[in-house]
Order: sequence, then structure tokens, then C-alpha cells
Amino acid sequence: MIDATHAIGLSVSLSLASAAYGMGVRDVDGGAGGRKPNIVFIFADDWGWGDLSCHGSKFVKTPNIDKLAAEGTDFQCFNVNSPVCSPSRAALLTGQYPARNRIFQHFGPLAPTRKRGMADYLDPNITLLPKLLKSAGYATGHFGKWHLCASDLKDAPSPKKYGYDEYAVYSEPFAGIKDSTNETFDRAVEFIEKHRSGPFFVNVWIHQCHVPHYPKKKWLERFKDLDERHRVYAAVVAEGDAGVGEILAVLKQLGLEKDTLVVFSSDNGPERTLEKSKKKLDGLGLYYSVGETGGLRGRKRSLFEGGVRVPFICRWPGKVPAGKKNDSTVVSAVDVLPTFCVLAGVKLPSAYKPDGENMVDVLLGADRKRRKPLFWQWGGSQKGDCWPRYSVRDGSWKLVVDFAKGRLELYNEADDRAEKVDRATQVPERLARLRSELEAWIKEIPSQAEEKRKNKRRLVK
Ligand SMILES: [Ca+2]
Repeated sequence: MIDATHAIGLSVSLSLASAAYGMGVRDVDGGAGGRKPNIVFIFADDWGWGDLSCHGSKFVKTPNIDKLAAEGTDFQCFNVNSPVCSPSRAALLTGQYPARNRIFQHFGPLAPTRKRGMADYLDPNITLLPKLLKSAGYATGHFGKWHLCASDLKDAPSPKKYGYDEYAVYSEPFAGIKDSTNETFDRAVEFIEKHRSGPFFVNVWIHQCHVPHYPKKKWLERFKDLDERHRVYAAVVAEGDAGVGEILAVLKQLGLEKDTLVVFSSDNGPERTLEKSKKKLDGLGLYYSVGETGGLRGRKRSLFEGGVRVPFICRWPGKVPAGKKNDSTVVSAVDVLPTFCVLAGVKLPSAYKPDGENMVDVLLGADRKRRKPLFWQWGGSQKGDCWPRYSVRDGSWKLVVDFAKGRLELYNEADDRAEKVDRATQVPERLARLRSELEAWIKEIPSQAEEKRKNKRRLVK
């Protein structure tokens, strides 16, 4: 065990050295010769940046995630690449901006999906994280949400086609487990037990805190002092947190803590809150979605930080610094693929174009600026803070725009994370540079308007 740990240390030092000299991921043989870390990726649904006790929530309680943060690093400037589910998840699996693969919004049934100009499903034949890890000898599992194909497309490629050895999901058309139960966690725990000799990679894509909410008696009882809506939301968060606790417990029980990188994150910011109660028969709706952004502007569907900045907490004892908060390095979901591939010692295909960057050095404790800017596209609702169609972040500066309406705002995230002071007229040169970077990126990606026109011929009645 000690030798294996040393070997990881050595390979990681190699990665650090390579990063310092500006070498690319392909030049690094991160895992060769050492024991490759197991990877557990817990991806929550619509779980806001502020929905953690350790991020200052006044009413939810997240003791297990807080423990994860205390034993690992809390990356406080983590951005997903879309403010909604499907594109955000596609970016994680591909390491590319979702628009590159024609995933502009969430997948619904086939007809509305095609009307949005989207592909029918995420292409299983492109470069994908689970396939790369599988090629490096990992046992691969996916449990919980899927949402990477039109929901009524019966012959859509199953998760197996994407490189998962085992899966159990609650999303149509592959639904085999229920989102109202703890099956996602149970199946993930079984997978970890089965593949304890490692290395394994398991996605735990949980239902909490997406609607419908299914608060359980046990947790409602725990929060009986709260008003009804906060009580329901706190109960749902507590159930998700307890599931994280189950994962941590099995890792401890099997003696795998030091060999396992555990990540907790969320696919987008918190849902909007409806002011009127609309109780559904099978669960509770948006009236109970009182999640928090931790003071960030916007929520789900918004390119402001409340929609795209989410928790990202990583624990890997002895490797990832414990109890650290990194509030300076902007890390993003597109960085996950190149970073995990270095840890797994797998080379990226030569034709593959990663949009993210290798963040192994940052994971292991370095504080540095990211090298690449980040870009976003949003094709859905434009109500309220959801108005920006595109945004770009370079350094601490972020530009949000709707070119069609001539609307454009500039924020400095370094001293204005709440995005309250528009600096567009104060720093015109910076604005011009960001605008030109964004315009160049837009030319690179498929146009949603054009894809809508192409899909017209394929519209389903
Ligand atoms: Ca979501």
C-alpha cells in the first residue's frame, strides 16, 4: 500500500513538473507505474452554490459534504459549462463545450429536442471520459440520472455505448431505477464493493434537489422547526447529503479512502422558486425549490454566476490538500476530462480538441490562473437574469451578451462576484478584447439557428 501511494506521488510530481514547464497533457504519463486512483464523481442536480452548510446556508444541514470539504479542497470558483442539465453533463463527459456537439439546451422528447436544433443524443462515438478511463483499465459505472438523449427515443444508444461497464439510471428511455428512492446511492455502493480491487470510475448522478421533491418522513422530522417550504428543501438536501455519507462510509470500510478521489459537484445553479404551491401527485414542485446561490446573481438557466457557479469539492487524502479553500483558480467542468486522464495515465487521442485544461497541479494544491478563457452559450428562456445568450470569462473579467438585442454587460469577478456593477463603459479596451474572443468562439461552434433550420426537415409530428 505504501509503495503504491509513493508511486502515485511520483507520477503526480511528474504531472506538476510538466504543468510548470507548460507541457500538454499528452506529454505526461501520470498514472504509469503507480496505482491509479479510483474516482467517484457525485453530481447533484440543481444544487446551488449556497446549498451547503459549509457555504453559509442558514437552513440546510450537510454534515457529510462539510466533512468532505474539511478533508479535501473546496474549489470555490468552479463553473459548469451550461446553466441546465444535459449540456452541462455533456461537457463533463466530453471535455468540450456542449454547443460543439449540438447540445444547446436540455433533452426533452424528440420533437421539442429537434425544434431546438439539437442532436437526438450525445454522440457515443466521440472522445468520452468513461471510454478513456475504461481503456486505461478502469471498471466504469454510471448510476442515477442520464439525460443525454431525447427521452422518447427508444433506440437511443444506452450508457454502455458510452463506455460504462455497468449502469442503472432513472431517466427515460432507460429507466430501471426510481428517482424517488435511494437506489442511485445503493447501486453505486454495490459497484464500489464489487470493484474494490480497482481502479474504478463511478458516476453517482443523484436526483436531489431537482423537482419533483420527495421529502422523506425521517428528514422532515429533523427539520420540523422550519416553515413548510424550507423544511421540504432541507429534508431533500439532507437525504442527498446522507447518500454522500454512505459513499464515504463504504470507502472507509473497504480501506479505499487513500486510493480514491471523491468529487461532489452540481450540474447547474438552483431552480427558480414558484410563489404558488402546485402539488403534484408524485412529488412536490417548484414552490419548494428554495435553493440558494450564496449571494450570486441568477439561478438555473442564467449565465450569471448563480446559474453556472456550483460547488466542487475534492477529497483524496494525502494528495489533495485537506481543509483548503481555493478561491482564486477558475476551474471548469471541461477541465475534468483532461485532468482525470492524467491521473489515470491515459493519453488523449491526437485528433481530440479539449476545451478545458489539465488541472492536476491545481487539484494537488497549486493556486494559479487558468490558461484558457471560458465560453458559454444559452438558447433557452430569457426571462429576468436568464437574458444573456453568450458569455466569456477571461481572467477575472466576464462579459455577458445578447447580440440580437444589443445588450452587453461586463463584470469583474475579483471584487464583484455578485455581478452588481456593470463596468462595460469603464474599461472599453478590455470589453473589446473579450467581445472579439467571444465572437471568434461563436464562429467555431455550430449555430443553433442554423441547426434549427436543418432539423426542420426532421421534425416529428
Ligand atoms: Ca440540473
